Amino acid sequence: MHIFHNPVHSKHDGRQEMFRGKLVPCHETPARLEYVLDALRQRGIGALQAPSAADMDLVRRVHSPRYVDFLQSAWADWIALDPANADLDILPSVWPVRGFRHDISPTNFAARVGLFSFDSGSPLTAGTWEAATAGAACAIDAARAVSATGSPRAAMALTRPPGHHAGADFFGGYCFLNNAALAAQALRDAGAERVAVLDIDYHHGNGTQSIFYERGDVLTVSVHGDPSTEYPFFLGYADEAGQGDGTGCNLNLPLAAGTDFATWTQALDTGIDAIRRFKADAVVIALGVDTYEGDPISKFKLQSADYFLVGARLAQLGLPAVFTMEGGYAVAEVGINVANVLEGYAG
Ligand code: Q9C
Ligand code: ZN
Repeated sequence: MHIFHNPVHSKHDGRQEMFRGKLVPCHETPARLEYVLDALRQRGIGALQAPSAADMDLVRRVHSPRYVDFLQSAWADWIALDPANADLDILPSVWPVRGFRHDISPTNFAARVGLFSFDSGSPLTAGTWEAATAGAACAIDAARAVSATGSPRAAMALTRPPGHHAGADFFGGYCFLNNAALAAQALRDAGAERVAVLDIDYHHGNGTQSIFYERGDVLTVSVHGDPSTEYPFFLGYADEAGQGDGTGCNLNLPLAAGTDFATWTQALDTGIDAIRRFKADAVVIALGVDTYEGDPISKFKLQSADYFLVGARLAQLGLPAVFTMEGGYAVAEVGINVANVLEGYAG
């Protein structure tokens, strides 16, 4: 497996996120990825390589150009407000909801941050743009690697910040650019007629779903915590099936908090069946290991050994595959669990 790792991931290093009226330390930390890199090196899994420069034309097709421009200049705009802001991260605090005309990009910086985001848990930092664009490059390179003639059957974008909560024009859920969506579009561009995204992070992949919701060429499947109690709350229900050309091309498999591996695996198999019926030519696996029983912010009960079986099941799809790295916050175990998936996948 070719593993494109983000050499500048640690430049995205948020200080605090808002939780229950308090600022608390970020869960999504650079250490997460270092544990994965260590585990892969120790176990000799994959060939690690750095990505090339990101294809910004592709990024601007998956995301709206004005959102990309916003992200690129956000830190400079923040410092321009007050040089002392360099010691603080950007956290949204105001949002347009039902009834507001949220198609106008305001001049006011705080208002613009709100227009392009959906929570106050995702600090935008000095290095977010550099880290996120290098991550996008990992996803695009991984897709192109599995598309090339004589190519590996699978590749991974080993990066952070994660991506699956980021929509065409918004950040949130620790995500800024949607790496899985970028990989799916890159697979399409390289000739795959039908692409599936299988999201097995604990949280619903709302960004990916919304990007492809009206498209019939990309099937989005997500197995996740029931949004009536779990983040991101406002999307991810079982009745969301796609719209227009995309009708029938979105499958949500919400599961109650507390779900164990046996029940989770049944949902995974339902998702895998849907991908087979869709006759996908390639698959993107949005891999979060926050389904782990020890995850501090999630409530499924998967154990480390279960991840070998997850990898083996995914391999049974028999499709060219791109893995993207999403959530997982039991920091030390993130490495073990990701390595177990990849080892199980390799067989
Ligand atoms: N105090 C991903 O796994 N809210 N994002 C958590 C915890 C946000 C998770 C609140 C969770 C986002 C990629
Ligand atoms: Zn997650």
